[in-house]
Amino acid sequence: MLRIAIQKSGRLHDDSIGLLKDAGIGFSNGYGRLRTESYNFPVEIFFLRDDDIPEYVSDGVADIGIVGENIVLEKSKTVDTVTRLGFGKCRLCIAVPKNAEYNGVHSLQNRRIATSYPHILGQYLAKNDITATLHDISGSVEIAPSIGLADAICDLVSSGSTLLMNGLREVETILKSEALLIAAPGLSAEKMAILQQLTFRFDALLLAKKHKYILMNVPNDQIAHISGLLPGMRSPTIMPLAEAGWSSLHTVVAENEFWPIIEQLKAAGAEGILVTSIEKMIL
Ligand code: PRT
Ligand code: ZN
Repeated sequence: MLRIAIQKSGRLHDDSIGLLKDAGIGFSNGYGRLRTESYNFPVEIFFLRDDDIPEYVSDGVADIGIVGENIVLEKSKTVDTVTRLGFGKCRLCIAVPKNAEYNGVHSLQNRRIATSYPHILGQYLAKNDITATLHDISGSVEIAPSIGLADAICDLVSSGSTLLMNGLREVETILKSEALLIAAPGLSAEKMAILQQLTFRFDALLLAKKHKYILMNVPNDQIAHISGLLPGMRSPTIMPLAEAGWSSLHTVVAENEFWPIIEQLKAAGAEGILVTSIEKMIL
């Protein structure tokens, strides 16, 4: 049995539950439950505050966990990163009041900075030879400058609207973060085997998210040329259409590779191009 810690409620909760369910792990997550066992896969799920997850994993109370990289680095516990999960994306930034003078990180010298990330910020300032007074506060960091507590803040940003609403502007990015799958070092062989099964499924889901399945009708005399334009998995599948002289071409491309070649595909005579999502992908 592998014990996995995920966030009880909050920004990572739904995606963590979604990932497990998409990986075929069935469990009931009734409201208010703090732990639950899967009925079809050897895992037990603990629902915890995200801040506690690195410690639970490093102490071996949970074997693995899903938590933001920002929390893993801030807590600085001994855990292994197994996979980057691609959700919960945000950045840890330094922001100052929008009209404040700022000419680079040295502008923070001897300033007061409010943050919930004193460890990561302290390391960043030390690396840049900056001495500043850190105010460690656990929430609503963005109001610290307007109430006179600090000259700058260091906090997570995703859309940037909270900064904007509080009259702040982003001046430095310290960390780009996303949810990580972490594991306790030194798992038993039995637990490692379950973890490998789990990461195999996660990898299939993550890879699928980054790719698209594309289908198009192509004139037969253009098949070789169009196939050459496509960066696909192996080689495209070609099937004859009912109409003579035409074929249907199917392939898989990385999402970011599709738009740059669309004009070339059309110029080569491709028609009826369909792009669909892939649910799971195993190479
Ligand atoms: O109760 P618990 O302690 O478990 O949850 P929490 O309230 O501490 O954390 P939660 O649920 O807010 O965030 C969980 C994780 O989501 C974080 O540790 C990050 O890894 C990730 N994440 C992604 C974010 C954001 N985006 C984010 N935007 N965490 C927080 N924010 C906050 C930020 O602190 C700021 O107040 O959102 C505000 C800014 O958002 P924008 O969109 O206005 O820029
Ligand atoms: Zn938290």
